[in-house]
Amino acid sequence: KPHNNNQVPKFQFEEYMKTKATNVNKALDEAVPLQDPIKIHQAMRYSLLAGGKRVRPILCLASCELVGGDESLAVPIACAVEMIHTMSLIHDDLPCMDNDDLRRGKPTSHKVFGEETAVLAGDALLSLAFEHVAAKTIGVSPDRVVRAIAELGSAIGEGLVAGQIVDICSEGKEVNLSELEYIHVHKTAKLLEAAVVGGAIMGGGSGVEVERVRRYARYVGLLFQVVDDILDVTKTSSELGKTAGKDLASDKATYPKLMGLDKATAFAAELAAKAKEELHYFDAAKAAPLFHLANYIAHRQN
Ligand code: GRG
Repeated sequence: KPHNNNQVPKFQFEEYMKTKATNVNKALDEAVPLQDPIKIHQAMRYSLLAGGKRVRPILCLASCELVGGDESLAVPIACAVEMIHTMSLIHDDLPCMDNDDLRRGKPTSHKVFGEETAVLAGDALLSLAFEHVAAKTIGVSPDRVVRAIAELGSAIGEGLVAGQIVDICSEGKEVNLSELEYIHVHKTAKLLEAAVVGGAIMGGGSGVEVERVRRYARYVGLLFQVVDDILDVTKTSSELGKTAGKDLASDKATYPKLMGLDKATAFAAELAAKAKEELHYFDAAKAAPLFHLANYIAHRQN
């Protein structure tokens, strides 16, 4: 493979992220029009368009393009993943769960719209996610669409919900490293996996390609959470929002708490390296976005 910088155009990662986020935001805006009943659509739009990093949908589009698919094939499922992620945040913030006042720098859904509407906005986003993939995916064979939908479903029931219930049940108890990993893999990594695998399925990836990106996604998903835990410790209190400050004060188990900051940092580096290793199977130029996304997740500051 050529190592000459003149032959291999440098990958413009920031530009890539901006373009992809813009495409995702436009598609999300169109997916949830402000229609009757206004209140529920206002609440859905409030949280969905509140300006998250869009890491999951971007991973999804990148994975689709890695296997040779056009971005448009994966836009509906990329939006669905962000809808599911957003609804999990709305429900996670509710008084009966984490009882948070702020999310993405803005008052949480139940603070603005009331608890009843926040619960319903979450439910509506969850069902819209599936409707959207089924109704809006164009140019992909039905068997692929069904396979991708199955990935989404399992990321929720066997992922987010399973992780959340184990997390809730472990409150006030000592959590060991394997229990912490279970919680993180289910609450965070499973949906990232569905995003990446769903993108590859919609893009026409072969069985081998889909399983390669699945392995990449598993490493990146855990990496995402280990880095989250590290940022909890390393960010100064002035940089932290009210919510994160609360987490720091609580005795919530984190990787730095259980293994120490140095080992947690080394573990994060190992996960990033393993994720990138999975990409060696693919053409380096085509894999550049997912390669840089792994680095971005490893080195992100928020
Ligand atoms: C899914 C049916 C269903 C119910 C929800 C509440 C719940 C069950 C699960 C909790 C899931 C949860 C809150 C996981 C944490 C995920 C996480 C790492 C969030 C932060 O993600 P970022 O950094 O946030 O990508 P932005 O705001 O950038 O999108």
